[in-house]
Amino acid sequence: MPEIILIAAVAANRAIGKDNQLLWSIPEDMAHFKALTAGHAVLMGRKTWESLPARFRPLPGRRNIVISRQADYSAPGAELANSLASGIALAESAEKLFIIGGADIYAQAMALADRLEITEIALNPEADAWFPVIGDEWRVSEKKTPSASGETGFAFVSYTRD
Ligand code: FOL
Repeated sequence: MPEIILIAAVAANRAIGKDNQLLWSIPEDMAHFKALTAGHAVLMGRKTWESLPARFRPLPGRRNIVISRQADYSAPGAELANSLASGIALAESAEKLFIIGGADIYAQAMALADRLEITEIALNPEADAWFPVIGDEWRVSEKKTPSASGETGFAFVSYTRD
């Protein structure tokens, strides 16, 4: 089984998105997302797939797996699965599987994750999609605050559990 890693950018109020879009544009965070996921499998819900910019769909250099209950859903360049469990099963031979959202998928996948890679964003925006509460079984294993954290303060925080 692959190592299962949830990756997300999460505001102080746990907001992750609104109207099927991210709430900020932080190039350093996108570069971080790209560097961590490069060469690995990424799994996402159908709405996150549809939210990707057309030129980055499928996310290049990664195996893209999309979850949809629609039997006739089409996601060119991605592999389809009809549940989180079958999506994870598709990635059986992968070394690392990054779960990249959105809210519904994070909520289901939290219980299965080995690691969380969270970019904490120092904002409290209006939102309609939220990251789940990170329970106290999770420990911060690493925290990096890039010096070029810029106008929007952010930090890269890794969580693990036993
Ligand atoms: N995790 C983190 N840390 N930040 C995010 O913004 C994020 N976003 C998603 C999932 N996990 C995340 C879902 N949304 C792209 C766009 C939206 C998106 C995920 C990825 C995207 O276009 N990625 C391109 C890079 C684009 C660029 O360089 O500007 C890629 O190749 O990864």
